[in-house]
Amino acid sequence: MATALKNLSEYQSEGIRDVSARRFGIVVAEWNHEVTEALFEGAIATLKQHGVPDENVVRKNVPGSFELSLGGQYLAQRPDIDAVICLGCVIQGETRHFDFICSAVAHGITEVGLKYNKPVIFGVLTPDNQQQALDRAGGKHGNKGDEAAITAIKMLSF
Ligand code: DLZ
Repeated sequence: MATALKNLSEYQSEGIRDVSARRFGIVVAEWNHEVTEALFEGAIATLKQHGVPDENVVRKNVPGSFELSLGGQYLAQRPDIDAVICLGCVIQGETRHFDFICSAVAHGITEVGLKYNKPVIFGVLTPDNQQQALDRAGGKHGNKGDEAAITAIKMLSF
């Protein structure tokens, strides 16, 4: 008998443990701040929906997405922080900056998570233009910050 496919919200709520006493670090890149602030708002709203109080969240800014790995490491190494969410937006430009930054931050964030054995979440948009970014930062395609927070919560429920 065919099994009905679950929708995304069913997957999102499945197997989630109580994270209200867990502590989260959020690193926000200042480049494209209109977008990254919206990502932050999405992430914090989702943490609150899951019972995480403000005092259990530490926010730090870094200049650009390239710095997210090191900023994430500063937070991941703290024993009082259980998971780190890295938020950035790298917009495709005419230079090769895009490829270098995206590749560096993806590898860097992966390494930090493995080094500290903690969830370090890649909440970085890589759109072609600002409209695509805004569409994914609280616009018609949802909010990647929300997804990043759910991902952190799910990894803490592992
Ligand atoms: C330099 C640069 C460029 C061109 N574009 C972006 C971007 O779209 N998004 C972003 O987060 N950061 C950008 N940066 C800045 C780099 O991430 C970094 O801060 C600088 O190269 C200094 O290391």
